[in-house]
Amino acid sequence: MTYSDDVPGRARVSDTADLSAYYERLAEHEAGALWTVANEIEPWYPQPKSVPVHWSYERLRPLVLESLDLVKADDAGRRVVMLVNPGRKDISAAVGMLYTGLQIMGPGESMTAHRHQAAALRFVVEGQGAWTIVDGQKLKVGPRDFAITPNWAWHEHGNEGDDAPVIWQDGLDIPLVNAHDAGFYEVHPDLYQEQGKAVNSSLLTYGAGELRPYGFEDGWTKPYSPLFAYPWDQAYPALLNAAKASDGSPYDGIILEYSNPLTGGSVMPTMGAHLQLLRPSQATKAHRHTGSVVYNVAKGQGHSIIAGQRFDWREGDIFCVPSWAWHEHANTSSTDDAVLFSFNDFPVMRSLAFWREEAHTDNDGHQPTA
Ligand code: 1HN
Repeated sequence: MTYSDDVPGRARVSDTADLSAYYERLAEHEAGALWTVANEIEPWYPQPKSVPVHWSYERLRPLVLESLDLVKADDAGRRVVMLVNPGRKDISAAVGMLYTGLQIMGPGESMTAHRHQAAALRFVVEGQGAWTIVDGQKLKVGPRDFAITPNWAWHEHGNEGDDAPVIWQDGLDIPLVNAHDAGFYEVHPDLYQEQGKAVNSSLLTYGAGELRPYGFEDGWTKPYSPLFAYPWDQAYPALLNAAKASDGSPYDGIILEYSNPLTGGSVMPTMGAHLQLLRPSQATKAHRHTGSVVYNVAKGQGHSIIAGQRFDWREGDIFCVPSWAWHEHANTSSTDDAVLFSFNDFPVMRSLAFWREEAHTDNDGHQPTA
């Protein structure tokens, strides 16, 4: 496949004085000539503005901690250090149409309730005592637990620990919502929600895997998972079990999707999330697909090669893979497993029929690196 634009079927009009004058006259009417931009707006294959980025937790953590004393949570709304892709500063995205940040809550702190059109998810990085109330349900979450705040759900959260801060990673689809001019936001009229009687009620009701509520009066009709929290204590053993029985994916190792227990589909309509295990010394093969991914290293150490560039990672680090970038992962420990949490926009890609995936076939399935 050649990607030259100097071929029949691509725009290849040379500039002339007459044409330049014509373009100027078109511009006066809020109009333009398609052939001047056609090749740019219809690339042969995706041309993300986002680039692969690795954010070191060791380097970011002191800066995140510093914000505790610099701003009051109440004034900031949420005290978050956001991670911004150098190619997407214009829309505060981490990669593609996904936003991410590290949120810190001091011991005893709590934030007021609000809701927005953007959907949110959390992956706890450190600290005991985090809680969140999502649509009146209180959830308690600890390190490596995953939780969702679906769009337009009231949410507030805090840290009821008494000695150490909680740091969790937020993932939101804000850039996606804004790209569609669909953003709404409301502060809770009472600033705080009434909370339901049982803590972790979604987990108690919907957290039993294949055993589902049957004939309950309050049947679930919302377009997102009725399960709001996915504890590490269930997810990690599930990975270890799958690893006993299967080789998993050649590109991702043993990978499981956090799913809506009622549909088997993604947790929310716009964002999905995975947890994957790389066995000691495992190196996966490279593939690429449409859709963007943000990773958090839940456990272990290794590296990923993304668009030919190697990024070494260890626990707490965050990195991203832009759409259509080749990527492969390796666990560099010969004794311990490595586990990656990730979230993505695959549900959007799939529901809009944008999904494509391709294996790297040359070089024994690996990218050449510089
Ligand atoms: C938000 O509501 C939270 O609720 C965190 O913790 C980060 C970033 C942008 C917009 C809303 C939260 C956010 C956010």
